[in-house]
Amino acid sequence: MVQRSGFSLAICAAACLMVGCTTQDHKVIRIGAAGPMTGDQSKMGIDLRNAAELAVSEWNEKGGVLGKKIELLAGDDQADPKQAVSIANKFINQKAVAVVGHWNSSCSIPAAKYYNDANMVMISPATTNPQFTLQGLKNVFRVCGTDDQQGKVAAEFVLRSLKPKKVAVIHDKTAYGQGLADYFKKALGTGTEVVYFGGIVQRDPDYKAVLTAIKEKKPEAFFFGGIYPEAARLVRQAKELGLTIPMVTGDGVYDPTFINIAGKAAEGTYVTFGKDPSGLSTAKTFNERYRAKYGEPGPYSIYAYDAANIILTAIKETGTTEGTKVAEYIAKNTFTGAFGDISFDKNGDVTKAPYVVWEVKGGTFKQLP
Ligand code: ABU
Repeated sequence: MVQRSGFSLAICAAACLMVGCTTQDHKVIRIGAAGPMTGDQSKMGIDLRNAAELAVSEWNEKGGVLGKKIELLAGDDQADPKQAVSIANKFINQKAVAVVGHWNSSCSIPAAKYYNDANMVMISPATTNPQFTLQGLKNVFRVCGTDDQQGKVAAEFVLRSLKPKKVAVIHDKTAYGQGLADYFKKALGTGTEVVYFGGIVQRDPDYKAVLTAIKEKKPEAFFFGGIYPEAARLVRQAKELGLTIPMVTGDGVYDPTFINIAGKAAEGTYVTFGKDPSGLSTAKTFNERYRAKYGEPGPYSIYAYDAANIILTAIKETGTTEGTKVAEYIAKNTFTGAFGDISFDKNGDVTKAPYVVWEVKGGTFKQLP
């Protein structure tokens, strides 16, 4: 027994000499948390990182996992695909065994291949472009829904409740925004005329030219595929131009920051997002613990918390950090998260599609029945 441990240590030491690990590498298990932590989408990355950190701290309070402390590494991808790949390489060099992230589809899609090739498990809490899990990468999962699902829910809502003859569709030219706009348009079918379909440039301060072109076509609603900073400018500038039609949009806009920036112009916006989980006792506990440490949880915080707990549970149950084994365990099991039971299909997508429609009313998001 003693001899075998000595032999294992010698092998480990030799392996470390080859790949360059430190003594500290043996004492901790590292998990990455990646998303935009600076820039105009920074709230999303910080919400994600805080939730992963909360999960890690709870595991560490109970002794960690596999007899080791867990260390969380934070990676700011700035919502930039190139930066996301560089964060992936950084985590790989730091010998992280798994990652919670990234947030943006445009970042998660290219980064996934690097994590998978390094035999790390990746679970995104928020990436909704279907392509993310259609790359044939066995270690890649998400705990949110997909844009084909939410595009359909948005289109069905528009047809059922707004009943427009004409709509306009705008997107932010990203994997998420453009993809969602395409799915929305497809799900609308042929009974409603799409009088405008076009992209805007993210972070451009002025969208009045596009909005003026849309106004001339007299649509009764417009759909936006994109994130809350652009959505806030669009609704404000639309109102300034006297374009008072409702905006319908997706989960990238579901954050109080949208309402804070847009002010009254946000009222009457319809947004697809998951159901309100706050009635669940597990979600209540999560919300209390999160609030005590960081303040109000963001919309995707609970998803990131569940993603981190799934990874750590799978490591504990398999007794290894080896990515293929951890991923196999995740693929085959059901996990009781703060958001309820979570299981995955053959692609690594959640088996329950979660979307409902919310409306901005009285300065807050209200879930529609
Ligand atoms: N799902 C909303 C925003 C994140 C993404 O790019 O998918």
